[in-house]
Amino acid sequence: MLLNKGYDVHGIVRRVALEDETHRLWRIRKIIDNLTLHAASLESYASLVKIMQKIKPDEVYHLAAQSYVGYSFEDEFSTLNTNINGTHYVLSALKEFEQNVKYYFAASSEMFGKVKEVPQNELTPFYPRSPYGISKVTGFELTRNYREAYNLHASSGILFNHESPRRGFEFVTRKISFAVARIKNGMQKNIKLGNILSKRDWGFAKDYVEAMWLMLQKEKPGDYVIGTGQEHSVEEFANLAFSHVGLNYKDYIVTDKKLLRPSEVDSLIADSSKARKELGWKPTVNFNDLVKMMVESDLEYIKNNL
Ligand code: GDR
Repeated sequence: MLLNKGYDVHGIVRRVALEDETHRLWRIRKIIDNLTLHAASLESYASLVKIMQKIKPDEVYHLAAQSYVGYSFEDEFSTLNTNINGTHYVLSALKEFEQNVKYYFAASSEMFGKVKEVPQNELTPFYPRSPYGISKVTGFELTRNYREAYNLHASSGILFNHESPRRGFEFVTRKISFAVARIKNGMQKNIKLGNILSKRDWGFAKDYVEAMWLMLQKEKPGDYVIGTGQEHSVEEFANLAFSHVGLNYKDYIVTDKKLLRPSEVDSLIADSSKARKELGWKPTVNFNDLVKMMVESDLEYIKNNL
């Protein structure tokens, strides 16, 4: 999106990922020659200061994190360390560099956790239910404090789940769309899932990056909830995905207790009226089309890789 808008785009990548391009950087393969990548890590404050001073960015999009909620229970130490300290380091490095930079922080609907009201807006109290959710609340508060204390143009997008054919295989939507394509081609017999009753507000990632950009074009920074305002269960996602290839999901889903989370977020639904009013943002892809897009893309992927 930024390249299309004529930006000069820089990114930071850990050295380990740079050394394993094919496997680690597949999502940006098509555009990699148009980007400038720098070896740096969220875990190293010094590397971030160095990069900020070298590039002198106009806009910074801080999306990096250990972002898999389920895994954050298994490795809470590294999730909290990387997500909290990493965000602090980025903010502090920006403060050092003292320019008119605009900063975006990827907050999350996981901050609402065991929801205090329905739907959730920017004023809904937080009640995170995982180490990941807790780390995002801290990042959100750090962002707000740097905005208030140092007058930094720092905004947080409280994004609800956003999916696309580039989604990682560990997240439930992609796990299902990929399994559907494999099952249809006789490569897999069933799919193991955890809690299929949990509900999420699922939108299309491409719509959501537009919202991030719009936040940084505003004269004043702020916090914005971004979501579609519609919720669906994991079961509904599976039902639609399997029906799309003419199969009944009930014949293929196996419940695996190991995939249940120690404390679950049962239901999330966004009230993004602030973003709609102040940013002029609205989602363009509905749930049915999103599921269809992901299944179609994985059928194509299987066809090309058989
Ligand atoms: P989430 O996404 O935790 O909402 O966070 P995920 O797709 O992992 O889970 C959604 C819901 O599905 C249930 N579920 C399963 N989840 C996974 N991953 N695998 C399974 O087999 C499975 N079975 C059922 C989960 O319990 C959960 O209720 C995503 C991430 O992208 C975060 O980084 C981001 O902040 C939020 O969305 C907004």
